Amino acid sequence: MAVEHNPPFVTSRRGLLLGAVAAVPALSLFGSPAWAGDAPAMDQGAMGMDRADHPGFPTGSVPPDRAGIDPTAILRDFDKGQVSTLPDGRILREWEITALDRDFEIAPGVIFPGWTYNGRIPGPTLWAQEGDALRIHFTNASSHPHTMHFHGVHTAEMDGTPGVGPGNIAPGSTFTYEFDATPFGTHLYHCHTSPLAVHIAKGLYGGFIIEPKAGREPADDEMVMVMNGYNTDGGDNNEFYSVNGLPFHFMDNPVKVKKGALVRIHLINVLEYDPINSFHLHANFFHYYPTGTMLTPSEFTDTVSQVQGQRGMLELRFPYVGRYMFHAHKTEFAELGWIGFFEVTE
Ligand SMILES: [Cu+2]
Repeated sequence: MAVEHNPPFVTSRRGLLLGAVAAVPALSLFGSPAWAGDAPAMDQGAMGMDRADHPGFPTGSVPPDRAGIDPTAILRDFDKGQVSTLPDGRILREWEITALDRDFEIAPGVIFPGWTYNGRIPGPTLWAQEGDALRIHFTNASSHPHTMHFHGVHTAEMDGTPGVGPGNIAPGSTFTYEFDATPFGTHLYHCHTSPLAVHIAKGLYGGFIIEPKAGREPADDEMVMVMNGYNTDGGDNNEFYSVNGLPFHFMDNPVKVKKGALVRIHLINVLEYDPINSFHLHANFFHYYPTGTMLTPSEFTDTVSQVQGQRGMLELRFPYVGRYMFHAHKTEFAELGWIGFFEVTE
């Protein structure tokens, strides 16, 4: 993918919002009426997108094959690793994870030079069952030192902390992180190399799901949603926000679910530079399991907030067919990409 410079007008998101009316002509590249208020529809034929389905709603996502990110595929992509059985009868799961530098077109014409696990933002969602033995074979094929820091219970050497055990893994080096899957819950992993904010914000994070040994009620549909942001101008805030890596994707490609089905969502916040993120669902409520570490929910609500690294599990059923919006209830984030629809059918 060709590397291009970001459009010069992407300088300050708050400036963009405050100066929305003045900025409308320049913003036509994005095709997003979110910043334009009641401004007339903008031509976006060159972007190959059709906004006719969403009058009054922001949209303008890059098609996944062009962006290099497919949030819909990431939703239900649980990587259970290479499975074998140890002499003591336990399950061993192994993964090959490689740090790679890769460019993504996160918004029309906006190229984000990402740092990735396995070429993805977010990285692969690793799935295990409580008590499994895990080996993560990490290779650093990028241009900077990195680590893999897992949230869970394990020894100091396996924690992916700079200065402890293997510490930073230099470009061209490998290391195998080895620990057991505990405790069960909705977790995450991310790089812990300094400057930490940069290493996370560049894209080095992913979901880490540990299923309880006793199991849960079988879900009809299970998915992961990683909330992130993109700092595209080198400043100290984000210009774009998303779920599963691509702003506005779920406006143009709603999450398809079945009426009455038990839907389980692992929600993970990795957002850098902003102190808090949130998830709000329209016209419905869900049971919330903070960190996914208990078998009973603690809350029945339609909105949850999470700081960075916080995560939880949502369970819900949609009683009616139709299109139901979900978005950050920090609405500024919603209008910069963290917004989408569920499409419920019979
Ligand atoms: Cu890193």
